[in-house]
Amino acid sequence: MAKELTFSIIKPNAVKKNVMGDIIETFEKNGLKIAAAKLTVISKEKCQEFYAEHKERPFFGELVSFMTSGPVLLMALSGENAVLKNREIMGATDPKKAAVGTIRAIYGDNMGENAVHGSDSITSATREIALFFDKHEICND
Ligand code: 3AN
Repeated sequence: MAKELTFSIIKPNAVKKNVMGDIIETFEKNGLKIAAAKLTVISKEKCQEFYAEHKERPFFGELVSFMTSGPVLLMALSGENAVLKNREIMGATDPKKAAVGTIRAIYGDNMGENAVHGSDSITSATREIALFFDKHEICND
């Protein structure tokens, strides 16, 4: 299986809970490696661009306002089958439906404040990483 990159965000509610370390440890224990990382507050404009595919959804405004409400940790993660592996580690979008032991089951509060984002495909990962990182910032050895 080929090594690939995925894009991850530790969302504002998880940063506030001071559990970035626990979440990163979960990634690392599952074979994902941090290839780039940035702790930052995303601008409203950038966030709207990031979630453009959801702009007609009723929760779009709420989602953008939550995601820009405080610091987030943006990461590119590398590893074998990284996109799918990250989705498994995160668990279902709704923390109430996420499998026991997954990041969203442990740290998620609700559908929006579900602790982490992870790309849903290699195409999305490429787009999302390019939105937040320059090529030279990716340490993918
Ligand atoms: P995932 O992040 O698991 O791929 P999507 O693509 O269905 O889930 O949702 C995109 C984003 O929209 C997620 N970050 C999620 O937190 C948020 N979201 C999805 N459904 C709702 C909802 N009903 N209310 C608030 N936010 C939602």
